[in-house]
Amino acid sequence: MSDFEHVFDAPPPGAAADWTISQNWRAYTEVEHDTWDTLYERQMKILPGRASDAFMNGLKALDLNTGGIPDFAVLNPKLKALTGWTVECVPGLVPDDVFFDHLANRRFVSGQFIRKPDQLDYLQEPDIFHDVFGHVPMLTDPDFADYMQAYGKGGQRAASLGMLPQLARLYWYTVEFGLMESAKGLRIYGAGIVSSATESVFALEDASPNRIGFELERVMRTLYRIDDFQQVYFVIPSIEALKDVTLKDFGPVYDALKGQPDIAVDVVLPDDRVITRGTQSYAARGGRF
Ligand code: HBI
Ligand code: FE
Repeated sequence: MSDFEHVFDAPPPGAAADWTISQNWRAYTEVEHDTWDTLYERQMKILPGRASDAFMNGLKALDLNTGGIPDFAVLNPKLKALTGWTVECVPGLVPDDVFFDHLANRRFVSGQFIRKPDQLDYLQEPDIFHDVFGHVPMLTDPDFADYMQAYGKGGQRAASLGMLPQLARLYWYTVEFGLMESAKGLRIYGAGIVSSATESVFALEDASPNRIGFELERVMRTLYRIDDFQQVYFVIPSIEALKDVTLKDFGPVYDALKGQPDIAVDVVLPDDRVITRGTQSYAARGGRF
């Protein structure tokens, strides 16, 4: 049993074979709805001018600010009409193969629980705010919707080729912590950043992390930390460019990666396209935020 509260070895009682559970929206308490509103309002003071247009447009299109935790019965028809995606509730982290199968079928899995009022600033497990506020608005962008489905299909294949760690890094440095270039400067599209009040500022404005142009093999070799701000952010030129990368066959990429060493989080390589070079290493920064 992991130290996470919401990790199970098999679908827990009440979950379907694909690990989905009912959202049971009526069971959310006033405190839980208020937590959503508090987090939403806090992010909306920070994200204009920092989050990508795709994210902000998605947030508007899905109208996640009707007061309290969104009811998937109301959200899903809107999302499905836009890009064919739906959000399904799961009890927590699901096994990779289950996760990939849902993505490959345009189903995004979201935690059902929301963090406690005393956990507003950080939690290790994805709760419904991280998943629905952080991830779902980007699924209204057709190119990102295609990317996420391609990722799911790629995941099923990577598992059979023993390349899951490399694929998980791709997810981490794009879907969770990705930045993109725009006419107005760097913008956030990664859910792990956009759902965090502190990292939304750190990722764009702090001098300590490296910001490096996205390159598939480079990203797939780069380690990541799950318990602190990132020490490197990878920057894509556009969502379309990211989608195009994953529409090609990863087989030759995996062959090229064989035998290549992993890259530490705070390293800059000679042929990196450096957008901003960090001012200090992770250790010098004294570790956790
Ligand atoms: N399960 N519910 C849930 N949410 C995730 O984001 C998730 C997961 N299982 C595995 C996983 N992410 C990552 O390992 C992916 O890189 C596969
Ligand atoms: Fe996530």
